[in-house]
Amino acid sequence: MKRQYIALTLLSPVACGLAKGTEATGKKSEAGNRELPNVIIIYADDLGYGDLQCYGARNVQTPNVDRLASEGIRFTNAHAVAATSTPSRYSLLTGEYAWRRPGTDVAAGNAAMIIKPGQFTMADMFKSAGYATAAIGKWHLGLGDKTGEQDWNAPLPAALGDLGFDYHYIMAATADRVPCVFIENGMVADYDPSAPIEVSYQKNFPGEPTGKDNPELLYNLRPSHGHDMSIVNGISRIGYMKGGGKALWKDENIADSIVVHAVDFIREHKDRPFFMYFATNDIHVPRFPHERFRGKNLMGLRGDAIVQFDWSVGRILDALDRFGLAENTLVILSSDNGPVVDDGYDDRAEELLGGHSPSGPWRGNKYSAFEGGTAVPAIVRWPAGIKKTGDSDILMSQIDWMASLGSLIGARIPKGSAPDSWNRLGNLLGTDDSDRPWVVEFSSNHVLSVRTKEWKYIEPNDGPAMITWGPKIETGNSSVPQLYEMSEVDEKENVSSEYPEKLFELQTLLRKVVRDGSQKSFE
Ligand code: NG6
Ligand code: CA
Repeated sequence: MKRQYIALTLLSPVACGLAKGTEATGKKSEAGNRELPNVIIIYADDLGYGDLQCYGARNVQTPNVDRLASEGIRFTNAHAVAATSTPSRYSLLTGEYAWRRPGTDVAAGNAAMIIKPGQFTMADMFKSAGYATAAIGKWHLGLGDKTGEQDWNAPLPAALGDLGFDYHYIMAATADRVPCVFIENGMVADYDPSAPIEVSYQKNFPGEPTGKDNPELLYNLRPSHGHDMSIVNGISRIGYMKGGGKALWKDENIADSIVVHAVDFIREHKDRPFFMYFATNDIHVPRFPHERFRGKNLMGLRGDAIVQFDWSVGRILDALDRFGLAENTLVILSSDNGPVVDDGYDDRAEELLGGHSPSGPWRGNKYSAFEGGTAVPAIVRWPAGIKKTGDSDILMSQIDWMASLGSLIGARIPKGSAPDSWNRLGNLLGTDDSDRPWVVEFSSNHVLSVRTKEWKYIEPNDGPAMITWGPKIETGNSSVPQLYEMSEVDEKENVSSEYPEKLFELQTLLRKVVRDGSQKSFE
């Protein structure tokens, strides 16, 4: 047991072959005489378990994602690490649980870099194995070296180049947070010298309109809660900014912009192995997709954003086909956390659901300690490497993707790096159908849960039962320990008093993971 889970730096059979035969780029695997696969992670934002047709959605069409699923493995019990973006992304890209690190909560747009340049990231790992690496789309893990002190008019002193990404074209945080500009290789893209950029999360700049004081300027979207500070493109945001001029994004073009850069990256690197972290803005708020995606589903803007996400996936898949790369590219599609309906803009998402369940069968949504917070779609396609396609209900966590992909490419992970990530490559490729013995989940108010295939324990805490600031979401908080039998997916009946031994076992396990680290707990 232990060996299997601490095998961070051990190589899989495929990778062993690769390691021997991979001195130069253009690398071949000795084992299968197969070139190292390209790897693309398509990471959606707030896309729920139930939001895709191939996961049961009926009010919206997602043919491209469905195609990906039909050609690969569709996982039905996969988990993001946290119920919000920043901690999930931190964990995915470092292989360390965000809850071990203070300062990994939902980041402001002017946060300093949360992953430190000295940390070994997933991008470093790919780079060390000879891959070209890129991050495109939503970042939300801070930029520069000092919070609030970035000069957005000059190269940033620290950016993704310091984290192993050869190329980046990103949004600093989220579309609802300033600065509303793309950053390309550490500098504002399409910088407009006639409109210097200033950003503050403390106070407005004199004379600049806000959503709060100038609602008449909100010609695209109005807030339903919060989001009433600076106005960009007729939509008010979180935080204040001034300037930007031609560099300011138009929300309706964000998907096009990131897709163009992603396809360019694929084209430019079609002759050598590449790793692309493609993190969409969809379907996070403000949901303001391009006109051509409007009105093609029954759910209004939230559904349109899903359609736009699906289109983006289609463009990536088409590019792989066009350049002859589909066969040997491993594509993983997932989401950073569970879904939310009203997350702060009046986009009628709630009224127009029409019976659609964004979180599928799971209780709770984004932010929540219930399963809906972290149960996400997860699809893996790699025609050259996955022999058995179909569905898999193995219990899986995104925390393991770093070590698993490292094993795939024969990368060595420095001792102490990616400390929580286990090599479970066989799960991703469908050759090992054993469940992860447990998965730790992290809610927005820092409540930890531990989930096994059969059980779920949520630690007690004093937080409110419902999110307090707007979205109508059950937090999963309770002042008493909660234990659920997961054969009943609805987490309704707390059976902690019926199964005190199981409760104790999971409490002990969680305590050990927190205190001793997740590898040690298996010794
Ligand atoms: C919340 C925002 C919400 C969203 C979330 C982060 C308000 C009222 N709500 O604070 O709109 O931005 O943070 O979402 O400001 S995440 O998916 O990036 O984690
Ligand atoms: Ca998110």
